[in-house]
Amino acid sequence: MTVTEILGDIAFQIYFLDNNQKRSDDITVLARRYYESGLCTAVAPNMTSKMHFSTNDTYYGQQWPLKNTGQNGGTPGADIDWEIAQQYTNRSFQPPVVALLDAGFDMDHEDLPPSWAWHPYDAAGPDIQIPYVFDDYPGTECGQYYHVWCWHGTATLGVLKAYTNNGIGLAGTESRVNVMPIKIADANGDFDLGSLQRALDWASQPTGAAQIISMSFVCDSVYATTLEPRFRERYLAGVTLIAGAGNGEPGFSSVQYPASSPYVLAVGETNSSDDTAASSGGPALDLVAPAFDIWTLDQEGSDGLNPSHTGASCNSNQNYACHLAGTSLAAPMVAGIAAKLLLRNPWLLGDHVKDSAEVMYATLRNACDRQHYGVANDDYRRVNNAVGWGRVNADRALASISHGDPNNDLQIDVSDALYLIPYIFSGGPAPVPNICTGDANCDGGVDISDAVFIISYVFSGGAAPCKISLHSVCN
Ligand SMILES: [Ca+2]
Ligand SMILES: [Ca+2]
Ligand SMILES: [Ca+2]
Ligand SMILES: [Ca+2]
Repeated sequence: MTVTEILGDIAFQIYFLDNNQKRSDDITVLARRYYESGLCTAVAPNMTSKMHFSTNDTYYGQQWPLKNTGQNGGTPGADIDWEIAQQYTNRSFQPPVVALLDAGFDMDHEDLPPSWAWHPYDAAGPDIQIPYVFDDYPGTECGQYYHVWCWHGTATLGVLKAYTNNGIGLAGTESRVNVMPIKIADANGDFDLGSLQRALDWASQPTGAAQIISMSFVCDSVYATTLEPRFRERYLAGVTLIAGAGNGEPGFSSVQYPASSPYVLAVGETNSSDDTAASSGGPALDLVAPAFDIWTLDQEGSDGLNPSHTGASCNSNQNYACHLAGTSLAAPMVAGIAAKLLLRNPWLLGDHVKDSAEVMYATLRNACDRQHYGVANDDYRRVNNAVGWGRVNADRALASISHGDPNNDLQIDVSDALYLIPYIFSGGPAPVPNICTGDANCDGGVDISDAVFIISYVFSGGAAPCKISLHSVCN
């Protein structure tokens, strides 16, 4: 194929060699040979690489929330489309900071990246501690005598931050984030208003404040008097606040505080068939995430749930727990998806910071899968009080902020229009990773009008591609 480009009064002949069947080292040699022939001014191989579509983590095959093959009897495909979500290009900025407020954490678990903790903090305070063995991070570490509920923080941490693709254990929903582990509970797993205040203040510190705060606890709603101003202040600062809705125990069937706060995204729980699994519901519920019968990190060795807890003893490796359930595990999964959106586009939240948390919430809600609940995915509305807007989907959320970038290089420019033309007319590669990245004009299809739309945007001040999908091509 030959393309003639006119730049000023200089004409270039650009030749495309179709070398798709060759390995990358072959095309490098070939390019060198063309250059050395003296026939070309420049030769640039168009290098492409195949993404890893799965991981080498030992128990990845068990992680149905990320890729549901029906491995535990559920519905294949009832997952967050994690493998496709991993294929979106990220901007190479400082990863977002996610504050996890939880009981305590096994800080040096084998399946965490080295030096992973960002400004760890013990918000339980010195007054209610008992003696325990300090480890790498005094205060947040479980410690030898300090682990009554430490399994809980270790489990929520694992959902988000398990070290993906390191050859052991599990994959995290987004293991590239900086996690700010904040311990809120004392030795008995109890916490009070003071520890929550200190935790939120720490997560809001001017240097290194968290962009996402994930809360896997419920507390008395009388705390709202004190906590609501703090949530409101964070929300207005553009921070995404996420909390588990509660596990629907008798007397707790409605969404619990802090998930019920108007500033906080309330997350319920689904099983591997996309059915709701005993989580609290009601008008305050925003969405649901897979969190029933799942594998995650456990305190290493004989500490934690495995081997002592029968339900979690399905695995002979005592460093991992399985069959866990609860909205505590749903919240960090949604936090991981929110982090993916910020990794892809740190400016997702736009110039108007005061609306920005709401933009994040709307993006996550609109991208939910709804078909299982009898509502079409492109029917953008809340389904009901049991699932809110539906079950989260990481790929659809990322696709919805990637319209007009079908070549997945983070720029919207003429190369995107040129990418679409062979797809439309001559069977060229489809937009990646999800076809809707090619739907620049958000009319529900990918056709020549999208290439024209991009050219108009790039060269003549035309409208920008939409950010939130409104059409079924993105389903
Ligand atoms: Ca791993
Ligand atoms: Ca253990
Ligand atoms: Ca592009
Ligand atoms: Ca279109």
